[in-house]
Amino acid sequence: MAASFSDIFEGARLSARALLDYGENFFNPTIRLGVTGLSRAGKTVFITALVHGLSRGGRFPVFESLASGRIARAQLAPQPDDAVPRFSYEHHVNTLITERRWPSSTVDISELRLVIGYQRQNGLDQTLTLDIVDYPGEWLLDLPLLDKSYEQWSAESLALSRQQPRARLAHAWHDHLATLRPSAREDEQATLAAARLFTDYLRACRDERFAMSLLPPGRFLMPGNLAGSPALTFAPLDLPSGGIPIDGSLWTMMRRRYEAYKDLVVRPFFRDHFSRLDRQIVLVDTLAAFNSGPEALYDLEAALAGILDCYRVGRSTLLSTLLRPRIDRILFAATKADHLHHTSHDRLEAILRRIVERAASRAEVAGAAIDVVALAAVRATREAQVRCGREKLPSILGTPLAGEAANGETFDGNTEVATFPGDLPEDVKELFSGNGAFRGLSTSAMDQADFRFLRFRPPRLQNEGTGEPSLPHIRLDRALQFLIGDRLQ
Ligand SMILES: Nc1nc2c(ncn2[C@@H]2O[C@H](COP(=O)(O)OP(=O)(O)OP(=O)(O)O)[C@@H](O)[C@H]2O)c(=O)[nH]1
Ligand SMILES: [Mg+2]
Repeated sequence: MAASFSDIFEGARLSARALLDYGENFFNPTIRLGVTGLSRAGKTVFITALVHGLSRGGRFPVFESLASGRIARAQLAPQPDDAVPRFSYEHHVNTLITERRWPSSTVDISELRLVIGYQRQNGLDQTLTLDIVDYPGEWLLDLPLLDKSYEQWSAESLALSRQQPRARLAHAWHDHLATLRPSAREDEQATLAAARLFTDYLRACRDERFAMSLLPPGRFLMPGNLAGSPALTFAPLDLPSGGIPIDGSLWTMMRRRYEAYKDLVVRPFFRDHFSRLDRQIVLVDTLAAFNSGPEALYDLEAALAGILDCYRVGRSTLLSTLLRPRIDRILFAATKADHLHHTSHDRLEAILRRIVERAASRAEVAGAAIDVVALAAVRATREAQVRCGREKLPSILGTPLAGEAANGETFDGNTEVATFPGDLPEDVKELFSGNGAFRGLSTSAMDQADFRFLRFRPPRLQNEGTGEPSLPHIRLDRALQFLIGDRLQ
């Protein structure tokens, strides 16, 4: 692909920014850590628990610099980027610990600066600035659009919408699409209707029952201040292959707006945020895909391949030329592992590893170390053995959220119960053996699904000695060791 003038200009701006960041980093070592994941994956809880643990000395045995006592302090510092909202850490901590509620959904990017004072291995005192950036994974899944024409995106979106279970959810949009002629005169009302029906279809795919992951353009489901603008009012068309759009046609109009979306939404995100990250954690709600069914698992894999594509090198695209120097570690984390008994934690990790490996073989990734972990940033459950006849079942104890239901019982949000969450299969291949591999909510009634994970309230913290209570977690320390451990040597 030949670089256009705007690509070259964009490249020059990025290089200037990288130079500035490099200069700053030289005098004041800094890591910009991106925390991303699709809606409800666990980003806000992860950042809150990470900052709480670092600043209050949480129990992190695998995070060597803290466990060995080399970290003297970790303190919040003023948020450095004037145009980015600050991550509401204090508010989220209060919600989690005092009110024992999960934080509300956050739809925009936010950032927090933590300064860590530590002793190096050679005995010298040093500081490391950790800038944590929370941004929606949906924005990341938009990046591949930069390399796609409207015609390519249209064809891919249509092909995907003709597969199950999406096809069932796309009827209304497909019916309307069949009435549109790409060569007809541009028509605002027809375009508005197409965009609305296409967005309804995307929303239905995201529903808990179907839990689809790959749903670009991301802002259609989280429009923010662009709601109703032309840049968000377009949809795929059924286009003749090799055809050429006529001026003033519906096709030209859709194509213009698709390009506007890239200019107004995707490029600024890439330039101002993504291209400046050094490390990245991608949080994945794998259990939500199990709840839904095999199709959701395949869709998740396609979404992760899309995400990995953002880091590819070796192809002559705008993305690859500009990305090479920066992100050098990517961690994929299956969240909410506390919904499972510890006997299944390794299995959850193995499943995510398999999804990431398959996704990586579809994308061309190089130049970044990739790892996988199953974690719970906040552990809401404890473990117990529950006697069932002669058998002892490995169970988890927790307070299900008000309204959660199991075995005909609806919980009130205050009662602690022991549940047997079910085991993940030992042989990962079983889960990937086709669309009938296991039963989920997308095709079965709730009581017939093979997996059904209850949601629990955050834990009640126990005071230990004189110190402040720390938040229990699972493997959060392993994630930290991978993400920043090497920079605290
Ligand atoms: N048990 C448990 N539940 C979690 C954990 N992390 C997240 N959750 C659940 O997942 C939900 C979403 O978590 P958030 O941290 O708000 O997710 P998010 O990715 O920031 O979501 P958006 O802001 O909507 O994009 C929470 O309301 C909890 O129900 C965890 O470590 N353990
Ligand atoms: Mg959030």
